[in-house]
Amino acid sequence: MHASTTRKTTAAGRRGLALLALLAATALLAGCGDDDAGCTPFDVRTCTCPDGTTGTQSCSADGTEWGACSCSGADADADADADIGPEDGRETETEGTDADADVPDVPPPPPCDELTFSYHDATATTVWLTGTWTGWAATPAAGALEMVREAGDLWQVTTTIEEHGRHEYKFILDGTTWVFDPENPDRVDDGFGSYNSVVYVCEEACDPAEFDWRDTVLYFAMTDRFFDSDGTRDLVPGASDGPADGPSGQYMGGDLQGAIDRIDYLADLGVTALWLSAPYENRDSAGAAIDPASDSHQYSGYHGYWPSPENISYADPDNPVPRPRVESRIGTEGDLQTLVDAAHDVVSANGQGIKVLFDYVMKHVDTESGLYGAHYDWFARDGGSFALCGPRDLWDDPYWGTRCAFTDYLAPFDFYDPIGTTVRRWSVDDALWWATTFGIDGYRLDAIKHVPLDWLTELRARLLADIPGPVGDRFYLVGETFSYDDPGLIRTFVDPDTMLDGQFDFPLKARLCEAVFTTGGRLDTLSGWMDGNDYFYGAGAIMSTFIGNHDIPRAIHFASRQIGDCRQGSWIGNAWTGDYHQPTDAAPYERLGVAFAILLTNPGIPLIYYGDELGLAGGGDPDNRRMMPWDDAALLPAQRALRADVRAVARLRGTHPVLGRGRRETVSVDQDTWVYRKTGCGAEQDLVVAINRADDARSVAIPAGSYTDLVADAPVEGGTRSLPARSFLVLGNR
Ligand SMILES: [Ca+2]
Ligand SMILES: [Ca+2]
Repeated sequence: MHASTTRKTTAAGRRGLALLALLAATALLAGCGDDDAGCTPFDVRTCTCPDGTTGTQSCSADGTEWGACSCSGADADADADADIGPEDGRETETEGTDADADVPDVPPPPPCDELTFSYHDATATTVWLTGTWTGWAATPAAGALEMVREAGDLWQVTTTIEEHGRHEYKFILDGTTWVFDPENPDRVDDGFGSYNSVVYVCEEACDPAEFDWRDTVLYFAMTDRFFDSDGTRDLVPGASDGPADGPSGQYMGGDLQGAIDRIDYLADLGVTALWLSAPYENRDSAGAAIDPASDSHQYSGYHGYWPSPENISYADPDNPVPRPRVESRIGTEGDLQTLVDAAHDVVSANGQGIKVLFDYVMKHVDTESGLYGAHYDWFARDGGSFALCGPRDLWDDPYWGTRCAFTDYLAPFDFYDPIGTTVRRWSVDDALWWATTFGIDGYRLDAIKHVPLDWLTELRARLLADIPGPVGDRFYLVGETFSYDDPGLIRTFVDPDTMLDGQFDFPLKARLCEAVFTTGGRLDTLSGWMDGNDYFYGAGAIMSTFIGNHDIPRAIHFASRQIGDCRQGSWIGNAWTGDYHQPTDAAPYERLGVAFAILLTNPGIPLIYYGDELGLAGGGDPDNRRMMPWDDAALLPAQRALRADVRAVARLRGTHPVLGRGRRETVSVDQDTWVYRKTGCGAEQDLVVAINRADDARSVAIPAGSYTDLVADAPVEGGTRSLPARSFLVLGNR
């Protein structure tokens, strides 16, 4: 990132402030007690369930009352992806919820023109800073800035650069030696055989031709459910079958060739990064649900989350023996390579190929695997058996949380010494082999909270060493920590230098859903919350934002208000019911379009869960994994309209870097409307976004100017405009 060396200090300062803010929030909440005469919209607190256990409740969107107590028996959010069918009995999102930490109350960052410059030199007696904004002053008397020796060899100065835009600078050592900033990779020829360092003040370079992960639009295709290229299914005996448009625990026939066949569809949709479900060999037999007492269905490994490697030796990391295998039910190693290459070769909305992320599963292997059979001591046990996360409620246990088993046939790796060093080495070797063999660009790391941080830091160190010069300057790592109300926990794993680039933004999902979909939702509340959330995860972090994924009921049912609790997960009561039909009226699809418009015009990598661009129906897991419909004639007009809206804004993200790299400045906001400017790439690239979430038309004030409606490709003048119900505008300068 540009000027990253200059921003780190201020970021650290922000984190300190954030902590203070959270502490202040704690005190406030404690003072409020159980007073029901109002609450902070969307705040969460603990409450007592009818059975005496502890649940959580959310403050209503209008801040007038606390909602119903959400208890684990009725709302058991999955810890995602052990994927054992509907995940009742799995980690409840409620427990461990720190009600005080639910809203990232982070103060705004320092002004974008206030920069801190750093230089390391142990022997210099003076270090000065000079650049284009000082007229290249050669001495402090002429305007160069004297840097202060802070500690050890660190010299620093903080200054405000009033002229925004691109600047060049150098350091002057001992009054005579001019050097560029060795910690800033952005530099240009100085015409004297060396370089000037480059910094953008309140702006970014914003060249769409320069790939930047912040511009991307991520699409999750679950291979078995995306497209069946040959009309054949390779069934697992005993797994509970189902229809293409309902829940099924069986392989449904989607395959790698199908994803290859649909790469052009993804590129046209505006997708610039593809998250592919785990392609590794999985077990060939059926497995029970985690709680067979409540769910009698049998499941196959169609989702890929039950890896079953042979006893592979990575003694030679480049030539493992035997060679790791791709799941035969979705295709061959050749198919997988062809898919990665096809994605890389297609021309997507940003003019470049589609990046590819694999889902990686490092928590466990199947007990039927050769690896498990050969290395009994590589797996964590309590006495002679696995400690089951669910029945013993070990999800958040400080010791067992990273050692417990999702079910009795998924053996949890023991990543702790004395054996841990060996086991981590195998697992990281395995991750590196798949990454380098297929030439992928990132990983989505499953259930990261349930492996020790050492695994993650070792993976990052190996990636840095073994994959030099990755696209966009980083091999993108996005993790999954399933928590709607503990951003502090999610942040624990985020540090692009040593751990994750980002995580899926569960807290934003809940608040976006509440603000846009629910009857009393408020955009002003969402706007204020996002102002803090934008900077909560630290300098350089790139979160992935979403409104739907494969672990929760389909977004369309939140948008239709069939599901009112935006934190509802999957459980047996919504997974195999047949209750989740394709809505027939346009309103839910339009609301979902508004939610996507907000995601696609804001920071983070927006995720499209396959089918959500059509508002595909489905209850909890596995009903939320129906086959992707490909017959356009069978779609409702509202589904096609939603897809057109998603496509239009997703494609803009590939051509307008200000959407992903710029800042949001709110022009006006109230309960139902929100107008914001995206800025930071030079005034000519500024965009204006206007949102109306209401179920009828609303007037908004567009800043004065002449614009082009970038979705409708029509001229628009600033001033008061009426926005139709559940609609949005994205306006560029004309
Ligand atoms: Ca097939
Ligand atoms: Ca298999």
